[in-house]
Amino acid sequence: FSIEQDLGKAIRNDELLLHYQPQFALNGLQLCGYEALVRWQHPEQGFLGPDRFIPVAEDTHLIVPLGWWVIESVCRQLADWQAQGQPLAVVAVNISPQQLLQADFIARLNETLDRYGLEHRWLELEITESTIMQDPDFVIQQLQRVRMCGYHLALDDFGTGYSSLNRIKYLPLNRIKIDKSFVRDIGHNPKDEAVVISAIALGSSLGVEVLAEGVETVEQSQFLERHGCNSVQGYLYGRPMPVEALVSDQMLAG
Ligand code: G
Ligand code: G
Ligand code: MN
Ligand code: NA
Repeated sequence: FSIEQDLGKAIRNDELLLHYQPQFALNGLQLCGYEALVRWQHPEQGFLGPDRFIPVAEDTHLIVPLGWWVIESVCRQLADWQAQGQPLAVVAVNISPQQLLQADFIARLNETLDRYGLEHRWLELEITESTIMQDPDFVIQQLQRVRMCGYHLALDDFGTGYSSLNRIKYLPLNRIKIDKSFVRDIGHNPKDEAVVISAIALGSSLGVEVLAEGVETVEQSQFLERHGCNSVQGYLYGRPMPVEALVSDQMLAG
């Protein structure tokens, strides 16, 4: 079996599926959004996680059609909720640099949301620090257009990349997502705690929200709340899950 050969077909044949992981505001533990995470139900290999195929998709350029499949699926879900009268929450999608850097990216994004009758503010784009490094001037311009069009913008895996703080200050971010590698050792490693505290301080002084990823324990959650983190995502609150499980576990907005 070859991931390269099967992936193109998988995108066309709807073998991909999305799981949604809930996000909560620490103030009152209100559900405030979801991150959409792609999976592959392979007809012979079974269930494959993104670590198995996203790197291949990046190498083969299939990440572009895959990325559009994700955005299209998220919009269809939001439009379903909207039609049912279900209150909406922001859905975040991971955007690869190859997709963001396409000349028609914003036009196609607008066309997609407009076709589903969705306000742009329901979609959050997650980019990583490595995306910025590709072509900083163009990326910053492109992200400014993204914000002008009303989309939310998050910096993912914050702290793991090499982008300078000087560059981050020019990014029109709504929020930063502190990488789970720093959250894991809260309560055990003072250096990781120091990184978390400075990331929260940075967010607060730049006027952007701070979300901590990979929250698995009550101790981590209390530490984050005590230090002014705005929101959380992690197994303690909810795993990435299919939409039917969001419904049965009462993880819908409103
Ligand atoms: O649970 P998790 O195993 O879902 O995801 C592993 C990695 O795969 C994460 O780094 C995540 O950003 C990436 N990933 C998950 N879904 C997508 C997607 O739709 N697009 C891209 N580009 N990356 C994704
Ligand atoms: O896009 P990003 O790299 O941030 O993807 C989030 C990844 O983190 C996904 O692989 C998701 O399944 C995973 N994840 C979400 N919550 C937790 C958690 O509480 N603990 C751990 N170890 N991983 C998590
Ligand atoms: Mn992410
Ligand atoms: Na992350």
